[in-house]
Amino acid sequence: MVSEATNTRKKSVLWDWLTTVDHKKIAILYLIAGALFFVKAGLMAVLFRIQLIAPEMEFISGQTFNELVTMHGTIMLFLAATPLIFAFANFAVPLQIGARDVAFPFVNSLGFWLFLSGGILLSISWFFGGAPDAGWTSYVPLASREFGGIGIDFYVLGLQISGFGTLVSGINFIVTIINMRAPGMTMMRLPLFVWTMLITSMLIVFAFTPLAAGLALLMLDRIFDAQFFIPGEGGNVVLWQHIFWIFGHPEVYILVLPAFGIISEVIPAFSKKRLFGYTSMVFAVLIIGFLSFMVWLHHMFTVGVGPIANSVFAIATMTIAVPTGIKIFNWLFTMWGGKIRFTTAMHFAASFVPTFVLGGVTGVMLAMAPVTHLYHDTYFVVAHFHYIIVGGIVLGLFAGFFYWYPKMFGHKLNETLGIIMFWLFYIGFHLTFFIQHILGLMGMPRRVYTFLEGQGLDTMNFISTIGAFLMSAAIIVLVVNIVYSALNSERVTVKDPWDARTLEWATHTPIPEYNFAQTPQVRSLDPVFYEKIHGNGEMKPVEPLDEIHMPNGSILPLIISIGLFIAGFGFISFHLDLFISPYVFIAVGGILTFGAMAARSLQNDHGYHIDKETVESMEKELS
Ligand code: HEM
Ligand SMILES: [Cu+2]
Repeated sequence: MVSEATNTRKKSVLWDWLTTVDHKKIAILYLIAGALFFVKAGLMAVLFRIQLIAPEMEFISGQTFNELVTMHGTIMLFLAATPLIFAFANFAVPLQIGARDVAFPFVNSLGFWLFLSGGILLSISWFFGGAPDAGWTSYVPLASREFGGIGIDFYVLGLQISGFGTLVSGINFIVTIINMRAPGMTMMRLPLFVWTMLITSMLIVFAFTPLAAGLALLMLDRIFDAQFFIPGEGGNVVLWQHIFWIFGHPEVYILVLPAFGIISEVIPAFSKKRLFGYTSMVFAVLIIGFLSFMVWLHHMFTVGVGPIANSVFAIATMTIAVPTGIKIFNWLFTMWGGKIRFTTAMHFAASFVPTFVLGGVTGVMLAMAPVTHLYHDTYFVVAHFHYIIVGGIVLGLFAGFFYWYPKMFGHKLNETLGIIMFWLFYIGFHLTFFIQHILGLMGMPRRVYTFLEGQGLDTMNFISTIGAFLMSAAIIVLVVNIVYSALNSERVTVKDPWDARTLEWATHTPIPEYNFAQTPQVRSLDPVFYEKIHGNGEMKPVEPLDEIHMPNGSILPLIISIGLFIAGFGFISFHLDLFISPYVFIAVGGILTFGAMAARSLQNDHGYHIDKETVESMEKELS
């Protein structure tokens, strides 16, 4: 099929990373970028928690507070949690299904660079008149040209570009999972993490498209004086809320389903038991994915859409508790009677369960439409969603980090430091957020930058901020751990350092660029574990050892992304008063983007081959 394969030249390290289309390297790029944004948004939270440590503090101004809260939420969701999930998905999904790469390696790298350039566009808003300040939801009219600062233009275009990257990556995962599975890897043998990534990717397709439409309309309002959302001129602000939450609610599940997936990999691996109720887990994920689109109105109960709509959406919301409950019990039953190893990954996975339950319980409370008038826009809501987001997603990400780290980097992380980090984070998390439930019930509103003395809010706010310090300390311990382990840990040379169950543990460590020299035959759920019991411990190949066809790297995804960055900046600069006309930016950006796209279309790139002898010698060296 492939006639004129080219051989790759020796490349410099930098060039290699800028042009890579290898899913394992893209995973590491996502991991680094996502981690940096995570730290940045975390520091922002610490700053505004210092502002709230005592009544009537004057540590930062109200305006800065609004900017920090908005950037904190926006970055955490779009530029930290999403890419961190993509890091693990990029790393694990192709390996877990026995593939050599994703379906569209070029698009995969495009997805990463679009995410990064959108994220950087959002971040430079601080230097051009201020960051977005209308909350991560950018409700209009707060986000209109009249009331919102220039930062919101950066929000609109930054999210548009990075959202496009998320969208193409989602499509890529769907095609990969449907099309690239090794023989025998039927849908009902997919590891749960792969299932959750499949459903998540579908949610991305159906949720990020309305977001793109909404952002486009908001851009027209803000930059070209349209009036979709301007009530005085015939527009409708509630329309924005509908569009936003039709995206925004599924977004939470886009993040939490993969966390469910990670937990469903880690708990069986460290309980020495098959995942309890695999089939019910799969259907629970499907049902949650479907229902996540039917409940967006629970974010708008106080808007006044009427009792019938409120009731329907309240009931639909509470229904999600059923499949979620099934999952919780399946995790508990998996641990029940298992031979549990309390590794750091297992600490995070097991502690996920109770925190997530608590977030679920307050979610059902918030779903009661009449009662929500009490909680709406109070710290109770902040507490609720951080139990989901931090107590769910972030704990899941940490579990995945400690679990897959040896496969990604060739050595384990230090377990003692890992457990110290776990306890610091877990205690800090509860100190910060548990108490916010009570603050909320006492009436402390969300998104206010200070509070008065003598209202009974002082002590609890103080404790909450101390908790944030403890979480920061945990992150410092993690960084220490990474450095310490890189210097001191023994290299992992075995394929399966955890005695785990799924296919990624059937590859060598470090993983050769082609993943599997020979595509494996899958004979069961948990294929690696199955071969340990029923076979000789090695996966059986379905093909003879032969030359392997691989895709070439390309600089074009980076150029396309830089082009969109420049054009996006051009649209924003209509309101910036720069020396250079916006049209210059738009033209230059457009030429770069469309030029690179044209180059890609005209290019005749067949990839390259790794010949049989090279594969043989690499395999020998690694085993
Ligand atoms: C270091 C730990 C964290 C702390 C101390 C923290 C603290 C806070 C606080 C106090 C608020 C509410 C501010 C207000 O309404 O006045 C907030 C908002 C928010 N946080 Fe966090 N947070 C943390 C981690 C995270 C993580 C990991 C995520 C997501 C992955 C996240 C997502 C959000 C979102 C979406 C908002 C809403 C922003 C808005 O209303 O515009 N947070 N955070
Ligand atoms: Cu929701």
